[in-house]
Amino acid sequence: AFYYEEPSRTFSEYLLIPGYSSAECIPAKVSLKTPLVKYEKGQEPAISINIPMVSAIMQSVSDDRLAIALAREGGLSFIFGSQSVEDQVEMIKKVKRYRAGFVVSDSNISPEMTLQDVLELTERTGHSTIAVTEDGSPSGKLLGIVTNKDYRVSRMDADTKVKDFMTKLENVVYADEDTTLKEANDIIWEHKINCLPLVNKNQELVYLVFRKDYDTHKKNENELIDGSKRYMVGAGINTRDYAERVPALVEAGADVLCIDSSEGFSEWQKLTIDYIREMYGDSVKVGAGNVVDADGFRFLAEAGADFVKVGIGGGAICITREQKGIGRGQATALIEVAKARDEYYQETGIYVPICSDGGIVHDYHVTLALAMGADFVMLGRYFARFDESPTKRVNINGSYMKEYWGEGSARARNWQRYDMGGDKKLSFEEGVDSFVPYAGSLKDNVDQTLSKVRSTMCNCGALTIPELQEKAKITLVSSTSIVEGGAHDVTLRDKR
Ligand code: MZP
Repeated sequence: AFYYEEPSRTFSEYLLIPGYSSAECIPAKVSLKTPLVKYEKGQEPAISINIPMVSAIMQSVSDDRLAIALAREGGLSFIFGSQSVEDQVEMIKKVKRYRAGFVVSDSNISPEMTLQDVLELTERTGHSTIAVTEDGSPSGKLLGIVTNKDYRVSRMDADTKVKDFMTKLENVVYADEDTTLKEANDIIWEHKINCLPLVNKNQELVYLVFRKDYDTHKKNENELIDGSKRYMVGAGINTRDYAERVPALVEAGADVLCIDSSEGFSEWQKLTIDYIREMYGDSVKVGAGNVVDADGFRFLAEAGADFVKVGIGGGAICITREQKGIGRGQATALIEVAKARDEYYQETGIYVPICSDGGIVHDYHVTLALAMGADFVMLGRYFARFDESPTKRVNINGSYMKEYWGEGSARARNWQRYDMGGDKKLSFEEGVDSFVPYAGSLKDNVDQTLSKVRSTMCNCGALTIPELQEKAKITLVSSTSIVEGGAHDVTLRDKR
């Protein structure tokens, strides 16, 4: 056997040492833009993301609703693949129907529906507002909008027909394509509504403009409403049914795929990438993984992966290390793979981004992962805590929690992720079914996490992720100094 000389370590065993920060180095100037897929020296990557965070390929994390919320913040979700091809395709399509800043009204209702139907629809789709058109189709003549807030305020009988309800709605206002975002926002505020339907000259509904989305456009108040973009979304695939799943996902508009496997240093991954290259050349982007050492990285890079995911056994819900005795401390794995990525770049001129997947517990772990060489991080537990994640919020002993279960748990039954070429079944569990503390909206949390990342980057004198990777000074900490890192030798007034 080969023995490593050093133990493998994880994020909490390290800290960053501040470097010189000039007066120019302020959080507002930090760019978190990062490549998602490989590129040749001197070229731009085909896909970049504006924040270095992607959401885990998991049933309890990445559905269409979370994908839209994260894409809005500049990140990207990988819609889970442990569902039927049809259901996954539907989720991808839902994300692609949305436009940055505007929501294509795909869930219109007709006047014949009841308020109960509307409420169910708002809950199912996550839309707080629904447009009512004459015939119920998105392109139909717009009659008005119903928000679930209005519904609750009105406390009307659930069987009330929408057409009767509509007559009671005041302030039904519309914007058209010549309306600027500033004007749209003024109308929204003036009428105290959540959203403004945008109609064309025939009073047909084109988009709904949301107040929250307007905020992301603050920089250019004079921009006209047509300047819209579609959100990006990724999709998980496996090494079994790719010949059926990949074409369907590509057709649905998935921007990038990722082979989802607990252990990716395998011929199965190469065969999957070979299939994609044969069918689509380089036009379909696909990440691979997970690996935890330089050999694994090189194998997948040479197989043609567009990015490589790093991490085995560090996920919050993961019991792979206990069950199978494989894995590696996340920091050590990442540091070794980042070195291999840089060597590969030197040798070939091809930069293959790496993603640190799993085990992010504190916000500063994101900064550490980036400093250690990750181009972006994948998070499961973190996103599962938010309103937008697909799971139920429950009250346990007076505290709100959200459900969070692993893909290797009996509940997810994602045997393909753990497949070693045997029977089509999950022979033993590698993940648990759990709860995580509910934490509110994705936007509020991501804003706060990233403000910490930006601030620490400035402490290290870095305005970009590559600059952080070059300048970061990282130290191991002793177990005694880890104690010193939290509040200590005081009695806290409030429990945190
Ligand atoms: P975390 O952010 O919750 O710590 O980790 C999320 C990651 O754990 C996922 O992206 C995936 O790589 C991994 N995962 C998902 N399910 C399991 C499991 O059931 C698992 N063991 O390890």
